[in-house]
Amino acid sequence: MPADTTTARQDFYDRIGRQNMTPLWTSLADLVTPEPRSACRPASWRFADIRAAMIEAGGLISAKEAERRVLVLENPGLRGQSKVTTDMYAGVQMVLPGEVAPAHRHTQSALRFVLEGGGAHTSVNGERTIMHEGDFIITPPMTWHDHGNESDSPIFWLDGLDIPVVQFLDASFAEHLGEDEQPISRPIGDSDARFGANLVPVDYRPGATSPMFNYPYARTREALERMRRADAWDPCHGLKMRYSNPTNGGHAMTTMGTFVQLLPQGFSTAAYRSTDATVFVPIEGKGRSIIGEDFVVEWGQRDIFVVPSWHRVRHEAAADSVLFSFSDRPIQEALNLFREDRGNV
Ligand code: GTQ
Repeated sequence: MPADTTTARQDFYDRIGRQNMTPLWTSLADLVTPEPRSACRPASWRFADIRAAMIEAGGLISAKEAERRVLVLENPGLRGQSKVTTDMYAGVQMVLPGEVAPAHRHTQSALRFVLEGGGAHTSVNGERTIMHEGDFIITPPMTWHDHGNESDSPIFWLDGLDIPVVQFLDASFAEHLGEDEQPISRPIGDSDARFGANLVPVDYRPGATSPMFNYPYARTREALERMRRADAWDPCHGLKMRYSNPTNGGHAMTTMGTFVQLLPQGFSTAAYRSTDATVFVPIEGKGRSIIGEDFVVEWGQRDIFVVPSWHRVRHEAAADSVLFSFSDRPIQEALNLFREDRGNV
């Protein structure tokens, strides 16, 4: 290209730039890419490291002062943005015996996946639930929630929130109740009684999110164990289930999809990729996962790892393993953007 053309173009770009315009042709190839090109990178955290840091944080600040004492898991390709993937947030929260994380509510949806401890509680919309290892608990948008620990050991859980989605949409609203704990208006187990037995109250109309808010691990695990006898292994997923809203069969939440899978000892999955970047947490077992070309995670119980959009992943279970995972799949499905590639299986 002649030097005067280059100069003329640059001069033009500078002039229109002052009027808040910019040429498309210099950035088109980066905007409309033939495949996902994510800044999100494969990443992993050892629970032992997170736990040690959390215990240290516990000596520096109380749950009450922090409001939520959480260490945010930041994707190494997205540092400084509180993102574990391009549009999802993850953190690990700890509540020490006797502490409370005071009641608040916000438009962001939250999920909790209990990593260690038991007997602590979280309250959502006037109902308290006791948290056990492996339980999956949801906090739908604008529901009051507070957490407390009356057990004698610390509790740790993974928080997954759609914070980056709500930020992108400029739709964040939040309120403090001004009390440590919200008033409890319903007995423990009430939502499970109403919605957890293939029954619904006679005039109930399904809403956007699941009215079940605790999906106890004991039941999840039993379901996986019973299905295992049917021997219906999927080459890409082992035995993989999706947490559902029992009143309409959809995802438990509108923005986050949640999954649990059993990989028996010795099982190696076939390469799989999908457009929903996914956060994985093995809650039982050990093994390794190969992400993209060469990122290898050796994982054990409670470790956390990330598979970015459109990166192939293969899992190898060295022992019977159960993996919890979450992603933005409901959003992608709703917008007709979700794609997956199972190779040839
Ligand atoms: O427990 O309400 O990790 O509001 C981030 C924001 C947890 C919570 C997080 C929150 C919470």
